[in-house]
Amino acid sequence: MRIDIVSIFPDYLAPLELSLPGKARDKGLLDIAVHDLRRWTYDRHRTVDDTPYGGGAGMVMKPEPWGEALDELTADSTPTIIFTTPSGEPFTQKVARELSTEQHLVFACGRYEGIDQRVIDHASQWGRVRETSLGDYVLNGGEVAALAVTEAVVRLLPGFMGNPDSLVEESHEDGLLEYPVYTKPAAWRGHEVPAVLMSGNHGAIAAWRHEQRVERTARRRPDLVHASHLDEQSSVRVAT
Ligand code: 6GU
Repeated sequence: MRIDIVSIFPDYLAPLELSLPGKARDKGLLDIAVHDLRRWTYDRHRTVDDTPYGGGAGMVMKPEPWGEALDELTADSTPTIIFTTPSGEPFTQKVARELSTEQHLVFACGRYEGIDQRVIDHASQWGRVRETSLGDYVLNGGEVAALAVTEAVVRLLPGFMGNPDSLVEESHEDGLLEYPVYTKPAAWRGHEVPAVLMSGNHGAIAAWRHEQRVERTARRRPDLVHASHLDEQSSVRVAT
């Protein structure tokens, strides 16, 4: 996979070029490049923003630098272009799985009040377009979102994880949160490890873990609970 990230704060993303990809890069799975949007400005002040037509607070990112950046980064491929914006579709594990099958991702990190809408409207000329949000809160810019999406996607690349089994069981892969985990010692500051985990009864352990997953999900994320998760063995009642 190739990933290009365009930002006015490339230093924010610099660690990506080292640590996380270090592993994926060494394995030949990934090539990441971070680009400063100002490389595609030509005025003395390297201007990337201007005041909004129609008035209002804040500044809008000018279309011209984005146009040149995306012309260059799509010159020899047709990538998926991800505009990070709090107005986007929520980023989920399902989206991460979809993105992990792509050959080339280009992240356009928005700042200020956003990017001139004509860039997004034009972007289907360069590739598939997604507008993606990390969640229902506002960050100063899309850089943290690009970092989060990249990390979620790269760990799904075939061959990246040492033990791919650990991907199957984790939170959000099957719509339930993960069960609680324990390690030695068996008692710590008066807190005991649940006895079932030391029983050696694999059936009982699996049933307990499933019940814990359903109960946790019902309490913390009732929006994720489906009837299919509630079989007889785990008919969980959640106190209200
Ligand atoms: Cl992608 N960008 C910004 N600025 N804020 C956000 C976000 C993105 N996702 C959640 N909040």
